[in-house]
Amino acid sequence: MLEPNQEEMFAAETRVAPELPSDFEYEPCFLDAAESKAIFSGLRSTVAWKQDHASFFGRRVALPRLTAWYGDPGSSYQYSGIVNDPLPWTETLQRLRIALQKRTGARYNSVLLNLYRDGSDRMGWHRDSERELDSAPTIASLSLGEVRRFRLRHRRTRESIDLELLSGSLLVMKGRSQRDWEHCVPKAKQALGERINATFRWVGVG
Ligand SMILES: O=C(O)CCC(=O)C(=O)O
Repeated sequence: MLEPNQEEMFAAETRVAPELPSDFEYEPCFLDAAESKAIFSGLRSTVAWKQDHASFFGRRVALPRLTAWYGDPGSSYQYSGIVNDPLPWTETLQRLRIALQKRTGARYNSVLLNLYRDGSDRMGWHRDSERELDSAPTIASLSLGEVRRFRLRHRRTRESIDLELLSGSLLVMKGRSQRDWEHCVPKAKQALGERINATFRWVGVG
């Protein structure tokens, strides 16, 4: 599962991969191209995608992406006023969870899936700092499908870093990453295809 061929690794290394702050790790070829494609198609067609809404200044607004939440029983997660109760792990998500636990040395009891349908789907600036998460969580973020820009911004200095998240790539955020940095996936100007992002997390079980 985790051994991309040399050619793919070379192609990925030559894409923009800036130096990241110490609590971020980026692995461009966690999955090889064939595997990324197969997992993308499987998740696209089997995940129970839903359209969530958030309240902004009293208005109910559709999130600019589709989402799904899978995990162990009790691993519920709340953000933007939306309560996510977990669906049971699918075989593919369970296999990914095991591979990511092995790779990162952390444990995950749930995964948030985001489907960006085109370039106008996006995620605004935020930190993964909800109360269900540890104060220094390790989050394993797997990208599949269309390449999208991921932006980091330091909360104090406002330093910003852009990263292109390739299909099959893994971004690990740990330690002080959520305390010190915000992140977002901005709207793209050009027409883009679909992308799935899966962030594996450990949330407190209530
Ligand atoms: O789509 C991404 O790469 C980021 C997802 C994200 O920020 C989140 O799930 O909190």
